[in-house]
Amino acid sequence: MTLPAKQGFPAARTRFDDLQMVHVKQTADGPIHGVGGFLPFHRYYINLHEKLLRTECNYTGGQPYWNETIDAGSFSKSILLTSDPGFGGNGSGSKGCITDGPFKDYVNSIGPGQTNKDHCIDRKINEGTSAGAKKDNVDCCMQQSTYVDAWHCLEGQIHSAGHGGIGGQVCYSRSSNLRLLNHVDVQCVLVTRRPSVLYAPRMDRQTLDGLAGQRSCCTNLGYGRHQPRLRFRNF
Ligand SMILES: [Cu+2]
Repeated sequence: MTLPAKQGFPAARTRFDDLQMVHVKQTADGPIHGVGGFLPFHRYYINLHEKLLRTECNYTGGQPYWNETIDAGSFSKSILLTSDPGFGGNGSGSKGCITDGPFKDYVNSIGPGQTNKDHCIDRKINEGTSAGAKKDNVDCCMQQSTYVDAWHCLEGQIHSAGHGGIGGQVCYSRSSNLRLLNHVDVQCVLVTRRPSVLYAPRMDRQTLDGLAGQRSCCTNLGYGRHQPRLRFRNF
């Protein structure tokens, strides 16, 4: 997060900003949320992050992720939200800025949303929303028999619970470091439990087109922020 930017994005100062801008621009110019390409795009994106860590930051470990099922309903008590070794705790004050941890003085130049102005890292934990990341819900998503149903469930429920549970820029913005961990969690669920889902968009596009508009049985989980529509883009 201290290496200088080199992609030429106007507001990007650091290499991490470069990475964030890829997501911001894809959100503006090409839909990567609420579409069938949601899972493969974010898988590619996380892979890119890992590659940068290894090739530019001398990182030799594995891609870290947050198993949110452990903390569902109590994100604020998660070790990830501690000041050490975590990412700092909840936000406070009128702007909701975080006040402890390694990023308490971090100035984010990317966002909020499609704007770019210097701002703190803010959070507004919502435990009612974070509870949506519980194991029962993950299990429900994994029981879906089609890619469309699994994707609807994962994006609308598990992914949204991570974003909305932390709140602040992890929720409304397209940039932040905790957001990455949330996405690795969603992908990790896939890799370890349903690897076939990862390849469905390429293998089964016609079937997916035919399934457009079908309702997922997981809609009773109460997610509503994303009303996924079935569209595909080549990335
Ligand atoms: Cu995204």
